Amino acid sequence: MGQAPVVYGQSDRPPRGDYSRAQDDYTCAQDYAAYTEADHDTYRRLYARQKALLPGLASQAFIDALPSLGVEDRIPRFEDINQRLRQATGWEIVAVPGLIPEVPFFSLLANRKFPVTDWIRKPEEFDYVVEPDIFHDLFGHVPLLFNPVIADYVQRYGQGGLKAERLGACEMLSRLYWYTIEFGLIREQGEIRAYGAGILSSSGELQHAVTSPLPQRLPLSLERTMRTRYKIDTYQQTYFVIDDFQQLFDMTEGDFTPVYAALRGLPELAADARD
Ligand code: HBI
Ligand code: FE
Repeated sequence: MGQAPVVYGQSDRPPRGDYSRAQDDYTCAQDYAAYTEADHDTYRRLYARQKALLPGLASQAFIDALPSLGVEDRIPRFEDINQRLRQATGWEIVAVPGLIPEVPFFSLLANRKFPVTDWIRKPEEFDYVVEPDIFHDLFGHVPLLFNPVIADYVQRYGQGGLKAERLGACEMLSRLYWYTIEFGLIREQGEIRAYGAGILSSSGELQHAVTSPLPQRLPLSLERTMRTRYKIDTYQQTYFVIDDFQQLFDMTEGDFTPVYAALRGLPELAADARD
């Protein structure tokens, strides 16, 4: 496993995680025996804090799906989650050592396999860790994979990613992922709620994204998201709001080739550019 993972906006720090454990598709076995009591305790405390914050801030679909993760007081076994997830939407989660390169990432998603980092942050990183760890990947992403519409959207993103790779358009497509699956907001009964995993797995950003007067909240537009750069180590300054999950699926119905071509002729927008 020589190739280093590439993520746009990331610094050139070496990736965290032991990639020698991974197979050619970058998946590995969940190293359950490696978790210490302190690791389980970190998960338990993160879960409890985040769960208590959800009412009024998280999408109802997310709140309803959260119990599907199973145990709350220790790190779950992926196989336990998979028994329920396969039945619900045909997705499964697979362990990875950390961030993986784009093509294997897209390939897994296109096959309805969601990569979940198997290590957990250190106690001193309780409030913030730059790279995705098991808490972000499981708590943030996996509940909505039980939702059939999101399940199909994420698969479509993987398929689109493989195509974007061939068109040299990964950066544009990854911004769509960033502003939807990672940092998306949804309007429910007139109120703003979060459905993006990067928001839902962060206690600070959950409150910032939904309630702070500072960030700009725009209606989701394919072109606007794809032009907008993002920052990986600050709260977002721009969020995009959907009206329902079906909108995500419908928006990604067509071929993006002409969209990419049109956007190449336009300047990029900064993460904090105002409309
Ligand atoms: N790898 N494990 C993992 N998790 C991600 O979310 C991830 C990744 N590799 C690439 C990546 N995300 C982004 O660049 C995608 O938007 C393409
Ligand atoms: Fe994520």
